[in-house]
Amino acid sequence: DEQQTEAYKKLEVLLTYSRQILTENDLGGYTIPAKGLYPYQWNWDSALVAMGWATFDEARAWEEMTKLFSAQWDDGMVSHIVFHKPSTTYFPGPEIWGSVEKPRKSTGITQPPVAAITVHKLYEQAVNKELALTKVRELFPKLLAWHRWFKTARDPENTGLVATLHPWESGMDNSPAWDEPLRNVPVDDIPPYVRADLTHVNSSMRPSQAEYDRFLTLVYRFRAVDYDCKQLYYLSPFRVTDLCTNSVLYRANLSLRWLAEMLGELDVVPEIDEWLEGFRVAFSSLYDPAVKMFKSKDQLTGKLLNASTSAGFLPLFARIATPSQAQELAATLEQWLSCVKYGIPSNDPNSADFEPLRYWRGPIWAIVNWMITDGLLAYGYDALAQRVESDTYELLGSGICEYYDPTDGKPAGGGSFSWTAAMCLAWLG
Ligand code: 9WN
Repeated sequence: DEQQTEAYKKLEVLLTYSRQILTENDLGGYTIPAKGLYPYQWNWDSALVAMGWATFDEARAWEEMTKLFSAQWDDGMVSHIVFHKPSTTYFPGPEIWGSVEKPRKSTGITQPPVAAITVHKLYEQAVNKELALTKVRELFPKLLAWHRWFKTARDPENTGLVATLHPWESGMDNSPAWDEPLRNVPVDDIPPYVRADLTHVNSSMRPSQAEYDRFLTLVYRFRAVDYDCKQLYYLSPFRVTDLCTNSVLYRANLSLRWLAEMLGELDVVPEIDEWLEGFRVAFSSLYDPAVKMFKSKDQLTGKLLNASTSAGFLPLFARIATPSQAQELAATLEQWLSCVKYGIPSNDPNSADFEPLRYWRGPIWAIVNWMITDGLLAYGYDALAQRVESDTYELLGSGICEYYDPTDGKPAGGGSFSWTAAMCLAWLG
């Protein structure tokens, strides 16, 4: 009927627009997150964006992954940014990450490892299975090397969970969860710098200057040891157990295991099983039953971090929450949703530091909504998943941007944003 035709037309417009955004942000085998604001290839953005490409150009989706891994370090790490081509619109660029004489092609820190999840998904959904198999064969050893790097470089004490050494590695840079640990990071006498982000986005929506001073102090300290991963774990004044990284890595290890079996690489399966078991044992220590939420942890003080953030729901995406934890998380999420017009806010809307327009301290991110919805469905919370999905659809209908205000749905941050477009294609389409 008429209403349905209208709805269908609206969706078609949105999908066409999303494909256009990816095409326009394609700089040749890799997709920048947004023009001006983020002019390079970002790690987890690319993995999520590849899911979007796969809906209309499988070969291009695989290329995104190949390009990301082309910058893999000898020790297995995959950087959080790859600087394929020069740009002047982002700070800190390659000259800060490298040395003045020899700028680096990539940064010395990582990001949540979504890639194996993408490769698994791309393979399963591939129409061109021959190409998919070739690509999986090419990417599998690289994924394995990256996951092994997480284990050795970021869990040298074999706790079962991996460490995150920089807020940028968490992908949720100014999350209120990092307020406490960042307070213990001193500000060194670093060279003066000019932030480029503030020329693109209003400062009220971005991390603070105090945070940037610490972000850069960490970069300079890491650079002083040439990002030697054996030293970084011990010398970093910021070392946390991030819920996002650990949830994504657990889920990525499930995917890696699946890929290993599919390829007949059975000798690595026990190694992956050991990692998975380590996660399961240790993850329960991150649950705070008093507030029915998972919490990140400061590894340097041993304390669970107070903030409740949307990362606390990601153990659902991982499938690592127990059924009773999942039930409590669903109740917490319902309570959050009753406080805002649209879900899911990145920070607890009941908390004093909730800022609906400041980056990871309140706004809604489509990629996080997708991950949590995927988790809710896996645990059988279909109605709640439906609520988040229809909220997301409504938000994206008002513009494909970086994030949204949960109180009124206003689009904010960077415009024509790649991973938001990708979620539209891979999830809502
Ligand atoms: C630093 C690209 C990236 C995302 C992160 C998001 C933001 C960068 C920045 O943009 O971080 O990596 O300069 O703010 O926090 O999740 O990958 O979209």
